[in-house]
Amino acid sequence: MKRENGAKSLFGRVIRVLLVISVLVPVGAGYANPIQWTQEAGGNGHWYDLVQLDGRSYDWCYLYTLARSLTHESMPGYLTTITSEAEQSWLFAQYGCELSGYIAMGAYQLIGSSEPDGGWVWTTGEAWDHANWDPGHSEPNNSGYGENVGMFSIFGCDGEWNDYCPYCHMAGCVIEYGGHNVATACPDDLWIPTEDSSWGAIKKAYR
Ligand SMILES: [Ca+2]
Ligand SMILES: [Ca+2]
Repeated sequence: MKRENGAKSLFGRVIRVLLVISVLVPVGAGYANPIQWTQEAGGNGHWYDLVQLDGRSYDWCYLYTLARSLTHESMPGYLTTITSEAEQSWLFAQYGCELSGYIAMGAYQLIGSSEPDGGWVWTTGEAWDHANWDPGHSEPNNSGYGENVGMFSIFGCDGEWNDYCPYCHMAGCVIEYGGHNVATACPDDLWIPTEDSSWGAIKKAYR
């Protein structure tokens, strides 16, 4: 009897895990195979995966949580952190123009920072000493009601960066595996613009 209960309990846990995965991973999601930036090639040994989802329906916290829920070679994922020119160049060499399709990265702005370029951090806690904002479009520009998360610029094909609103929807992200184990929940010091009467309309307009 005990064994039967144990089996039922295990079965229940498996079902719950499958349900969580089914909620987190949308049907039709496109996952490439992770690519390693090898140490032989001057890299950090981490793996990267450009994840393109079905449509532009996923805000930054959703993508943060999705990345954290996935693993590669037993390493938990996180939204990519680009901490050197070499890493930027390598990523662009792998994915090129596909980065320009509303793709998130692991950059965000702390609550109450000076706008538009103060208080930017990586979700991993790595030092913020390299950035590749899109100068041709005056990024970061904290457009609209506030743009406090990082994604690749949608203007042109050069892998440059844009600050974007946390609640606006994107089409995917680059997930990185290796070296870091970020918190499972979206950071609570992420600066989400204050909701006001126009917030709903603005959110809708951005979709
Ligand atoms: Ca901002
Ligand atoms: Ca911007």
